Amino acid sequence: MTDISRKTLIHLYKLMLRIRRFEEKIVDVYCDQDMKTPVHLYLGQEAVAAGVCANLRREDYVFSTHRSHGHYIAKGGDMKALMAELYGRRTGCSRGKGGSMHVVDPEVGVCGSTAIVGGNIPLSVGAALASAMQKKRRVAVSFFGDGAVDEGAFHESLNFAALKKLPVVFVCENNFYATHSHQSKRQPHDHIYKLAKYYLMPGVRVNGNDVAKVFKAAQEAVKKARTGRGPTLMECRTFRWKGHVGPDCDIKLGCRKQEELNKWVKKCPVRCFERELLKGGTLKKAQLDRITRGIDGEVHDAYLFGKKSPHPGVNELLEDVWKLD
Ligand SMILES: Cc1ncc(C[n+]2csc(CCOP(=O)(O)OP(=O)(O)O)c2C)c(N)n1
Ligand SMILES: [Mg+2]
Repeated sequence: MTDISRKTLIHLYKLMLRIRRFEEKIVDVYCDQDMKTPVHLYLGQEAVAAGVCANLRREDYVFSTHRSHGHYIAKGGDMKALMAELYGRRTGCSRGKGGSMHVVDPEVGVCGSTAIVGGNIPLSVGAALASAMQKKRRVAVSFFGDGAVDEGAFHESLNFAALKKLPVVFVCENNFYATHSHQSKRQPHDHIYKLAKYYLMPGVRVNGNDVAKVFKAAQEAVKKARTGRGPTLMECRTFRWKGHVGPDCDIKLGCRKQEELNKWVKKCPVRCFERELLKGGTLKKAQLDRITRGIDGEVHDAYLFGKKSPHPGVNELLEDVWKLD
């Protein structure tokens, strides 16, 4: 932590807190039944999106998944447009037609999210190939879960990116579950990061609940990519606090064990980092409280904006979509 500037430490904290408070707002309002989109919440995994995206420039590319909110917010996506999208409103980032799993903000390099598990990984490789061919020095990042490692697209993407030394960082968020199946029921090993070695690229395992560690590992990977030294695979080990989809937890359904969740909640990425910031004198309690109030205001404004925006009209149904004539 000591070699990260105070400004960056505060930036990392704010990114995580923005995600946390945004997701908590969704939990609060979801049962009102006005938000119709399924939501795959990012609570518990905030340090990964924040630690990686804090290394990216506005013009760099991020490709996300069904669990998209954290990546969108950390890359600088407009929070109001995200909330409006979740409410299916015309002012949403996908004009209310995409929902939580299809968010996009090209102005800040959020190139989109897709619900096809593993589907965003080759897209990030394509963007990296374009960047290399056009000599733009832009870096592409794909975030994906441990479940996506079971897909052929993951392996094909690593192979091609390594072969062409493309400027891409593959960020696997290993939260140990794909819907309800544990990693041990799907993979014969527990070392996703080591798969990188078969494609002759660096593979690193990171504590995905420690934002400073994620930041440092991503810094190295992004630097490598930007300077033409090829891709990196990061395995960030973390945990989602809610069920696979929706605002509730899945413990009572028997999907996961309470003790397992408790263990990870103790390692809350936001609270642990807060403690470090206070202990190291980076911020005082009053400053933390002020930051939280500011972010709560932002989230509330986004909520009001989403709620008050109009739905797209029936006449707009076939706009912005491909249709067969
Ligand atoms: C190709 C494909 N297969 C199956 C699904 C159904 N599905 C949606 S999310 C998911 C689990 C994904 O798990 P993981 O990649 O670990 O991400 P996490 O939900 O843990 O963030 C599955 C199997 C899908 N959307 N796409
Ligand atoms: Mg998973």
